[in-house]
This record gives sequence, C-alpha cells and structure tokens, in this order.
Amino acid sequence: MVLGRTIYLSLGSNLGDRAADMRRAVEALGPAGVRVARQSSLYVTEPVDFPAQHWFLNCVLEAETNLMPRQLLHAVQEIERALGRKKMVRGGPRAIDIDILLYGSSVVRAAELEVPHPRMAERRFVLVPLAEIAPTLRHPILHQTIAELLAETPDRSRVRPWHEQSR
Ligand code: PH2
Ligand code: MG
Ligand code: MG
Repeated sequence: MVLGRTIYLSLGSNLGDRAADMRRAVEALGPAGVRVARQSSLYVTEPVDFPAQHWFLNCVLEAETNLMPRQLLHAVQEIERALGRKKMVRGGPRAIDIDILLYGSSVVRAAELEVPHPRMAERRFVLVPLAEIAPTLRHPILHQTIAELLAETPDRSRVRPWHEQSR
C-alpha cells in the first residue's frame, strides 16, 4: 500500500454511552480507509459555544489515509450516520462528532470543508489531547506548534482526564 497522508481527527460525544461510541468510531475508521496510528487519552470537557448541554468526552487521533480530503470527509460522515447521529442543532448534543483537524500540511477552504479546522486554536478540548500526542506539530497557517497554541489560547473551558470509573 502507498504510504498515505498523516491526518489528525477530533472525536467528541455528549450523548448516551459516550466512551462506547468513541470506541465504535475508532473501530469503524480502519475499514473506511483510515489507519489509526495514535490515539490520545479521553478527556471530559466543558461544552463550548452551547453551554446548556452535557459535558463531552473528547479525544484526538493521528492516522494515515490515502483518501483525498473530501473522500475523507464523506467517510467520517458515513461513520457518524452509522453510529446514529441524527439531524441536530449545529453544535448541539450528539452521539459522535468526527472533525478533520489537519490533513498533512494541506489547506482546504471550501463551503463543505475547511482544513485546518478553523476553530481548533480556540478549543482546549482539541488542543489538550492534540498536545498529548503531537506537541511539536506545526499548524500550517498559524506556523505555531500545538504546544504553543495551547499555551496561548484564550479559551478557558475546562478539560480533565477521563477515568473509566467516573462514568
Ligand atoms: N463540539 C462542538 C461544540 N462544542 N464542546 C466540547 N467540549 N467538545 C466538543 O466536541 C464540542 C463542543 C461542535 O462540534
Ligand atoms: Mg465539531
Ligand atoms: Mg463535525
């Protein structure tokens, strides 16, 4: 197999058995053409933008894929659908949300898809797990490392390590 591009995905869930849905999403990626190389810890995170909802579980993944950005988007949307994500309020409660953070050092700016994810530098629920697995990775537009972005982000939302027994 041709060596694919290195990509980073953010996974989030704040409905139902959050840890089980995160696990199912990770397991569904391989058959969809996304080889997961590394996974961060799970974190319990305060909702950002829509505060009147349950706290999330979030993690990030490093993976390799031969899918092009739009094919990758469609693959993750298919997994969201398969895991029971219904039409919902933007930013509202969901069983699973899979967002493309980075696709190599590519920049994609289309209505359907923006990569790097346009809000990743303002989200501790993305930066904390990403700094765990890739602190020296450089943002292709901001040119700062993930550790630097985390140190400088204005976001103050709470992000804590998740412990199995706390569910
Ligand atoms: N996702 C959102 C909006 N707010 N907050 C947290 N803590 N975690 C998320 O994954 C999240 C969010 C939109 O997708
Ligand atoms: Mg999202
Ligand atoms: Mg999404």
